[in-house]
Amino acid sequence: MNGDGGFSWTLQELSTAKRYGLGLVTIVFHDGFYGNVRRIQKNRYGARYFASDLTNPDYGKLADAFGIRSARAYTPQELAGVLADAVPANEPILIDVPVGEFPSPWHLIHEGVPRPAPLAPDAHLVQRAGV
Ligand SMILES: Cc1ncc(C[n+]2csc(CCOP(=O)(O)OP(=O)(O)O)c2C)c(N)n1
Ligand SMILES: [Mg+2]
Repeated sequence: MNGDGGFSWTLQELSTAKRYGLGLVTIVFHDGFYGNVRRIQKNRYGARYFASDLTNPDYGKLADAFGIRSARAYTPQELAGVLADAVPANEPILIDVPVGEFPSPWHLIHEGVPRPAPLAPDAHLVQRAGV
């Protein structure tokens, strides 16, 4: 399971899955952005977006080029249906899931854990630069 950004860093693994006939089910949540980076740009940097939008491949054609199956699912129900077929098939499949903007997950990940106050943007840059 990956975002469209993360998937593109490792998509060559489709070749490995094909070569060894692995039952690898790959789900790409496809929002067209490095979504978490964009969220930081929106919330901390006044929506000054830079280099967080993606130009993605056509996932059906990409799967085809590797000789593996593909599917698309627009809803959780559709995804459940695709997975019900994909898992027992025991062969590689690339599943494209077009999505909109995701809410931040951090309140779930850090639930109950006290977090330091976020740095002001300038303080963040100064700290990183070591000045
Ligand atoms: C190789 C690499 N480069 C940069 C990062 C920093 N980074 C972490 S998540 C992320 C964006 C992920 O985007 P995507 O996979 O599309 O997930 P989304 O937040 O959109 O759901 C980046 C650039 C990283 N983890 N690994
Ligand atoms: Mg993304």
